[in-house]
Amino acid sequence: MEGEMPEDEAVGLEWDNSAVQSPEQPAESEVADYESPAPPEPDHTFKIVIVGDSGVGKSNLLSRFAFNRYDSGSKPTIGIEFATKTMKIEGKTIKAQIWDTAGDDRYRPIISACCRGAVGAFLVYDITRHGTFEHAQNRLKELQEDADDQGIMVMLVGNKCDLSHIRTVPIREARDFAKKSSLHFFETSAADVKNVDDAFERLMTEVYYSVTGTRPDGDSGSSEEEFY
Ligand SMILES: Nc1nc2c(ncn2[C@@H]2O[C@H](COP(=O)(O)OP(=O)(O)OP(=O)(O)O)[C@@H](O)[C@H]2O)c(=O)[nH]1
Ligand SMILES: [Mg+2]
Repeated sequence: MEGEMPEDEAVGLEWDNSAVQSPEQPAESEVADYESPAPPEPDHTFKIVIVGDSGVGKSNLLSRFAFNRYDSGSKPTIGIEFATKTMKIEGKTIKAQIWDTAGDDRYRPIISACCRGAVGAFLVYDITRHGTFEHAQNRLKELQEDADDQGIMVMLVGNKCDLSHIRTVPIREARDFAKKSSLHFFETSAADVKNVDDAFERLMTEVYYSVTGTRPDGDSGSSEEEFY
């Protein structure tokens, strides 16, 4: 399930909720004082990728979700960055390995390799730049081609909804595309913390139902009720 990553292109972000590992083994007597509780072994580990044009806000969506951080002067991602977050879904411990990719076309080959083995994706565009939405439609095909046979659950994400007054992508247009392509859809704002957790958690829950075949009766998985 985990993809291979070229070492020089991967930047490990911090763990948000794992025990801190000391490089030196503490003496026996110190263990009780210094050892953090071990994180629970996950029942499932899901690889999630975040893709989309440069500047749409992928890195800020991840840092908002994983660390509740936002950087208005963030630099373009070089290659791929990586963070994990553990959450409970239906009483199970689920670890999300979230791979934040560079929007710059130069990195397409490694991003394509990174998408292999992913079971979920955030396909992000910027609601103020229509071109990024058009490119997201092309990227969907690539994502589906790169995914393994088990398929990939895709969440279309229109980010920067705090800038709705200068939007160039109407909600209706994005929703129609999402419906036609069987995607889930949220508009988010990493800046204003709107829908970020909801969108990630919804994607993880959909992946969980899909991978485990445990969708509750009466839940069609339809995106009708999602937030815009
Ligand atoms: N107004 C607004 N700006 C945002 C939002 N999210 C990100 N930005 C800004 O958009 C710019 C680009 O954000 P990044 O998160 O670095 O974009 P990215 O998609 O990771 O870009 P690459 O790494 O180059 O692919 C930064 O100046 C962010 O502060 C948002 O929700 N609202
Ligand atoms: Mg980035």
